[in-house]
Amino acid sequence: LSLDAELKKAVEHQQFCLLYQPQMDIRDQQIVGAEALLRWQRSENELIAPGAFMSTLESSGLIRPLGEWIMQEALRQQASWAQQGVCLQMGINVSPVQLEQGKILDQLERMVADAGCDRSSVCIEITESLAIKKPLMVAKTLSSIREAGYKVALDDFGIGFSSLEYLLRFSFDILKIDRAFIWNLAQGSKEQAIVRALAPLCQSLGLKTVAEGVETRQQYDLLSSIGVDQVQGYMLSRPVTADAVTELISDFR
Ligand code: G
Ligand code: G
Ligand code: MN
Ligand code: NA
Repeated sequence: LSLDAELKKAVEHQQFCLLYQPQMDIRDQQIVGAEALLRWQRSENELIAPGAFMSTLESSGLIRPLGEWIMQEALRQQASWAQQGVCLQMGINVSPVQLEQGKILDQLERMVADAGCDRSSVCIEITESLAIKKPLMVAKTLSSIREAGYKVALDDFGIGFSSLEYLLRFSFDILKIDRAFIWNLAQGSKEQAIVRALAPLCQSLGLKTVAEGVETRQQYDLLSSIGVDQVQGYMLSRPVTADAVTELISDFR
């Protein structure tokens, strides 16, 4: 079976799940959000991360129906946390293929109404590293999503095709600094120079900053002194099940 055909069957048989990676606000030291991360449960003991299959989902168009499921599942989870008194901003990755379609805002609006979520606590993440075929359509869609009250984040900032040009062309609320700039932050003078320059740049542009891939206390302390707003990474937690996030939060309180 080709990967294409295998994924088609996996979508039909709902062999996907979401893990969640928590995000902490540096100032209040509280868990304030979580990013939903797709996994393919290929067999009982095979949980596959999207690097291995996302481009096939996109080229086959399967990301459209699966993307709808991802949004619905993440929003239901967010509503279920809210019912337990756990209010987290939910980060949902979307593919440019979903944005080029022009239907995503209607889908979101329907799902948010069904789940009873608050628009301002839903954050749509788009990855800078992907080539966008219809930039005008994507720009229009992102603006309309923001105008409706959702947040939009630029993911994996700094390693993609257009870096700073993206900040001109599209409008965002949040910039996620790629972990390429974080893993060696404590030792690397270049990494530090870049992150130190990004923080005030983002502040001037009205963007909140999230550092990705934060693994150590030393990195965290540096990011705190630099003025980055939030962190995500193994220091806090790997991507885990929704129940594991609930437990982590109860440990924090
Ligand atoms: O899951 P992992 O931590 O390996 O994530 C790798 C990348 O895969 C993420 O940075 C993100 O860009 C992409 N990704 C993860 N989940 C989703 C998803 O639900 N939809 C889309 N479009 N991309 C995702
Ligand atoms: O959306 P994005 O492509 O940034 O997805 C995050 C990816 O990075 C996921 O594959 C996740 O498993 C991985 N990741 C998350 N936190 C860390 C971390 O602290 N260190 C490393 N090396 N990888 C991380
Ligand atoms: Mn992401
Ligand atoms: Na990322």
